[in-house]
Amino acid sequence: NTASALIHESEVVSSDVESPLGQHKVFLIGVTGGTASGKTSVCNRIITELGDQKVEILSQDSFYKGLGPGQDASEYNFDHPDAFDYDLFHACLKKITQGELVEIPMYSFKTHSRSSHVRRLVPSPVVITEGILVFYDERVRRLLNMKIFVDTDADVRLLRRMKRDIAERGRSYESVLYQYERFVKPSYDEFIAPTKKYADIIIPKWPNEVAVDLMAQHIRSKLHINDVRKIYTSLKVLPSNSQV
Ligand code: UZR
Ligand code: MG
Repeated sequence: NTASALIHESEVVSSDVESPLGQHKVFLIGVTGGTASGKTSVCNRIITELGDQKVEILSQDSFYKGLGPGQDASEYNFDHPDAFDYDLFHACLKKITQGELVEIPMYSFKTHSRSSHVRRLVPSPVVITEGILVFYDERVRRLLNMKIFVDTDADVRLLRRMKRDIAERGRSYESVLYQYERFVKPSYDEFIAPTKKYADIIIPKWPNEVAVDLMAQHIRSKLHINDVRKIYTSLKVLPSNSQV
């Protein structure tokens, strides 16, 4: 019958045409950089620029393993790759690229542990994952369609970190400095800075309107091609429809 013939034809056409996103159903963006480099702000600007386009953000913080029994938060290196559960991070991102619903752990900076609750995320066409060590794991890197490194100077980051941790995280000036010298800076130099080489885009300063334009244009072009393909698919169906 005509209806099933139509469906059949559109299926054949769409599987024949390669998706501009590859096998991915979701355009997955990675945003990384040192502490307080402006990662969250970059994500928010991308979202604003994309207007009506729905965008989900997934923070790598959700994948902190948390403190083990008897471990002291002030002596724990939260800036080391070992502090993150990369198996779970990779598994969740992989599901997201396939458009599947995922359960994201919820991490508390207060208790330095995972809560018993999870957050359910339904992937939108654009998903951004942000964090200090998003480019560290090769399996994760391979899932990213666009990699952005926010390369803000270390003195600017330390000042911002100081303000933020005192205002929002209830830390003292001394404890922020201690942690910065002991863990944050050495780990940046050893693990985070070397991942800059994997970036498609390095943002040398922030705010940066040119970078915002370029990123938004690229993302829109990928989504637009996807829409054109859908139109093409439905057009190919039209002739057989008109013969009815
Ligand atoms: P951003 N961090 C905490 O302060 N407490 C935690 O329980 C987990 C992480 C910090 C971590 C890192 N360092 O430098 C920072 N410490 O969160 C990364 N100490 O977050 O990229 O937003 O600065
Ligand atoms: Mg952050």
